[in-house]
Parts: sequence; C-alpha cells; structure tokens
Amino acid sequence: MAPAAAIALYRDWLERDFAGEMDYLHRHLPFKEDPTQLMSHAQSAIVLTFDYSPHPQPKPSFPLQEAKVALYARGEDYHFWIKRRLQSLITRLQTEFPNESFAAYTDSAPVLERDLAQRAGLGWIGKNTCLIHPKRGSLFLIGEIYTTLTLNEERDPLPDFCGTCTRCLDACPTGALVAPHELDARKCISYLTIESKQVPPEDMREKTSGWFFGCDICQTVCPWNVKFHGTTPGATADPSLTDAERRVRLIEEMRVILTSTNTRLLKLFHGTPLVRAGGKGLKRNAILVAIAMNLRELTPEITALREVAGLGALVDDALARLARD
Ligand code: B12
Ligand code: SF4
Ligand code: SF4
Repeated sequence: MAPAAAIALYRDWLERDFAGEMDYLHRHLPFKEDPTQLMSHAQSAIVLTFDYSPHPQPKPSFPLQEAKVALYARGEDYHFWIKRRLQSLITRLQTEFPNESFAAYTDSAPVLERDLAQRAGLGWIGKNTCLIHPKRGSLFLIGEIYTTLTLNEERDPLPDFCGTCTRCLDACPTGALVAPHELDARKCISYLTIESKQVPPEDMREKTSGWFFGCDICQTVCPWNVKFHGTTPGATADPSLTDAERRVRLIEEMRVILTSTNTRLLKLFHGTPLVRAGGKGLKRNAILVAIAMNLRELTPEITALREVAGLGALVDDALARLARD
C-alpha cells in the first residue's frame, strides 16, 4: 500500500492539472492507492534500477547523431529490455517459490515507481523530481516485481543530498520545475516532445531549445551525475566536427524527418522509444528544432507540411520566425 503522504502528493499534482493530456495518470490513481488492485494478494515489491548511460541496448543503425535525443531513448525501448530482464528473474524466482505469484512492471503500469524505489532505499527524490543515488546519479530507470511472497527486507530511505543546490531549477529552459520537487509536466520538454499530441503553445516553442525527443538537462547539470559519469553526461556529438559541420549534419537529420512518410519514420525508429511520438509527432519536433536552432535552410521542407492536419499553424509560425532577420 502506498503511504498516504505520497498519494496525497500525487493527488495534489493531478488536481493542479500538471498532468496535462496524460489522462491515464488520473485513471491510475485507484491502483496507486491500493496496489492489490493491480495484483491481488500482492504482499511485496522487489524494486530494481537499470542504468541507461551508456545505453545497454544501442541500436547500431540509429539515424540521429547531432539531434538532441534523451539518453534513455538512444537504443532499444526499455519497456522491452527491462521487461526481458525482469522476466528472467521471475523465471528463477518461480522455480524457487512455485506456489507464489510474480508480475513484472516498468513505467507504463499504474505504479508509483519513484516513491516505491525511494522506500526501497534506492535513492532520494531530488529537486528535479528524479530518484538519485549518491554513488550512481539518476540516469537509471526503475522496474519492479510485485509478488505474493512476504519479504521482510525493509530498507531505510536514503537522506536527501540536494542541500542548497538549485542547479536543475536554474537550468530548466521552460520553467517546468515550478518549485523544488514540483514539475508542471505541461511545460516540460519531455512532455511537449513525447507525450503531448498537440503543438506546444507559442511561448514554449523556442524554449524547447533544440531538443528533438525528451530532455536530460535537469539531470545532466546535477552534480551527482557529473560526479558519477566523470563529466557532463550526454555529450554525444563528434568532438572532431566544427560548429558549422555540426549544423550541416543537424539540418540533414531534420530534413530526413521532415520529408519521410510516417510509415518510413516508424520503420527507421522501430523498437526505440521514438515511435511513441508517431510520425506526425516527430515532424512537429523537427519543426520545433528548426525554430529553436534557426534552421532557415529547412524552409522548403517545412512549407511542404502546411496541409498536414494539426501542423498548419506551427508551420506558419515557423516560417514567420525563420524569415526574421
Ligand atoms: C508521467 C511521467 C513523466 C512526465 C511527468 C514527470 C514528473 N516528474 O512527474 C514527463 C513526460 C514530463 C516525464 C519526463 C521524464 N521522465 Co518520466 N515518468 C512518468 C511516469 C509514467 C509517472 C510519473 C508520475 O506519476 N508523476 C507524477 C508525480 C507527482 O509523481 P512522481 O514523479 O512519481 O513523484 C512522486 C515522488 O516524487 C513523491 N514526491 C513528490 N513531491 C515530493 C516532494 C518531496 C519533498 C519528496 C521527498 C517526495 C515528493 O511523491 C510523488 C508521488 O506521490 C513514471 C513511471 C511511473 N509509473 O511512475 C516515469 C518516470 C518517472 N520517468 C522517468 C524518466 C527517466 C523521465 C525522463 C528523464 C525522460 C527524458 N529524458 O525525457 C524525464 C525526466 C523529467 C523530470 N525531471 O521528471 C523515470 C525516472 C527514473 C528516475 N531516476 O527518477 C520513471 C520512473 C520511468 C521508469 N520506469 O524509470 N515523465
Ligand atoms: S526534463 Fe528538461 S524541460 Fe523537463 S524539467 Fe527537466 S530540464 Fe526542464
Ligand atoms: S541539480 Fe542539485 S538540486 Fe537538482 S537534483 Fe541535483 S543535487 Fe538536487
């Protein structure tokens, strides 16, 4: 059973409308209040974390080098690789405990994962709202196994090591971190480029800061990630290229997105998290990159998308911005 404090925070977050279009988070509430609604007779949860930097299942043919793609998304979708690992653990547990039930979840199930992991002693919840471990940073994902097995393995939660630091709040380009530990998803680049099916409001478009899919800023600036990774994580660009060469490469990558059919795009990103945005969503994101990075060279390709349902106003706005001196 999730503790009342965490549920109260979750309910308050929903009531403030911070979930935006993510209606499923409202539907998840009863399951988060009472985990036995997800798995009857569940007694315990075994909670695990999985590092994703470097990506454990990179996609060799991943077509984007210069475009800013969140680190977790630069390879196979974690719903697949984490599920496989959890399932193989379940196979072993099932042999040991044939009369007990086990079920694996990660991300999409109605589980309060950060709260669960924090209670399992796997980290503290930082001001950027991510779960952070003092020796591993926060570039990991959370997965869990619900079980009817009774485990007496209570862990003391780790202390909060954020202290007086405010780097994540200061660095967030959209102001989505409205206060420490409070994220208004409607302003988060990750939401705007992945979860939302809409075009972002005008004042948010430039602030997406060139991110094509997701955003890692509030984590890569975090001293606990810098400490663990030895440098600012996520620098994927080829250091031997000049700024001008990198710009050319970015334009080429965005041109592919803007001119490919949706079917081709889904094929190109097959098996990665990018398919979640859909072909049209990826084109929207490429237009946002063009706006934020002032990629005028893409004017013809953007113009050609004017008739695509839902993109017309964004196209007009992008063309107006790109035409400015
Ligand atoms: C919806 C969602 C999003 C939304 C909203 C994010 C948010 N911060 O709420 C959007 C699309 C913006 C998003 C973005 C990202 N997400 Co996301 N997301 C989720 C999802 C599906 C639900 C989260 C949720 O319920 N949010 C509502 C808030 C209220 O709940 P919460 O963040 O869990 O917060 C709880 C605690 O933090 C605590 N709490 C709240 N306030 C306070 C205050 C104090 C003082 C304390 C101590 C505790 C506390 O109470 C809350 C619940 O009651 C989870 C998976 C899951 N099933 O949980 C993944 C999850 C949180 N996402 C994850 C990831 C990796 C990301 C991104 C990094 C992806 C990216 N690179 O683009 C970004 C990070 C952005 C950020 N700073 O959070 C990981 C986080 C791993 C980690 N180390 O923390 C998760 C757990 C998925 C997974 N299985 O690993 N995500
Ligand atoms: S993921 Fe990016 S936009 Fe979202 S809160 Fe963090 S820094 Fe802000
Ligand atoms: S950047 Fe600073 S305030 Fe933000 S989560 Fe990391 S340690 Fe905490």
